[in-house]
Amino acid sequence: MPDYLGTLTKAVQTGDAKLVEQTLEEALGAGITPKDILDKGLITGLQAVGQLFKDGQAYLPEMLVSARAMKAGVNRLSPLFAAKDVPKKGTVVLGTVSGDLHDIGKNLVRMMLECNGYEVHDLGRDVPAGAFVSAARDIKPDILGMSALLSTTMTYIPEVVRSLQEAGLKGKVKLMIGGAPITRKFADELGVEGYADDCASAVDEVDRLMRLAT
Ligand code: B1M
Repeated sequence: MPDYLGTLTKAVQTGDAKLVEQTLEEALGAGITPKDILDKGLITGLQAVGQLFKDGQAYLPEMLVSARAMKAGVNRLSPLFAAKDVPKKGTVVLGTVSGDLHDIGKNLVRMMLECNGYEVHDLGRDVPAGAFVSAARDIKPDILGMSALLSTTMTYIPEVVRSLQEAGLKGKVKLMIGGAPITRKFADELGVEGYADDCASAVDEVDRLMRLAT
């Protein structure tokens, strides 16, 4: 069998959205699961370009075209993960915090939660504390999730927590955080109940928080 996953990794890395779309169809036709395509093909490609960026061998434009190629793949995969007749388990508000434009991981968390029966209100990226507070007050979600990908923007999470506290909402909604620089220790220190390091464990963590809520 051709190395479809390797080709997908390379295609994301080089930002070739057309090749992503074409290879993805072939991989699905060959019986490779959407989960393997996502984890071992697409995400691996994005991690590779991230490493090159870190090593000074790739620049912002390369990361941008890779992100676009990744999104083309995720758009094609989303319906395949879609939930059928799953009873509604709860409501989640999600957003990437202020100053941070990374949303691929947050979108994957959203997709996995929706597939597993959660209604998700996505506030998007670069979300200020006030918007999280308004959403918590108006939507009254079971869980409010914050994503941060930069070591400079993870420091904004305490500000959101403080704003929720000042609005009298801390404790009324369970909080959850995630993103590459985030750790369970950071969550514990902030008094944030939930943490997950990838989109699959995000579903387990939300399930766990829902059990705590009842
Ligand atoms: Co940027 N970037 N980026 N970037 N970027 C990183 C994050 C970086 C690690 C690259 C590197 O140096 N190796 C680095 C951060 C270093 C740091 O702070 N420690 C970095 C940098 C420096 C920057 C800029 C500052 C570069 C510059 O301008 N000089 C700039 C910042 C812009 C800004 O935000 N203000 C920037 C810009 C960009 C692009 C816009 C070009 C693009 C983002 C496009 C987009 O998202 N729409 C981009 C990209 C693509 C990356 C990398 C290559 C890939 C990120 C990604 O999507 N990963 C990244 C390098 C890397 O990660 N290896 C990098 C795949 C995704 C599936 O993983 O997002 O971790 P992730 O999500 C996972 C988990 O973290 C978890 O589940 C997800 C799915 O499994 N998760 C949650 C995420 N959110 C969660 C929430 C939860 C639970 C789990 O609960 C609520």
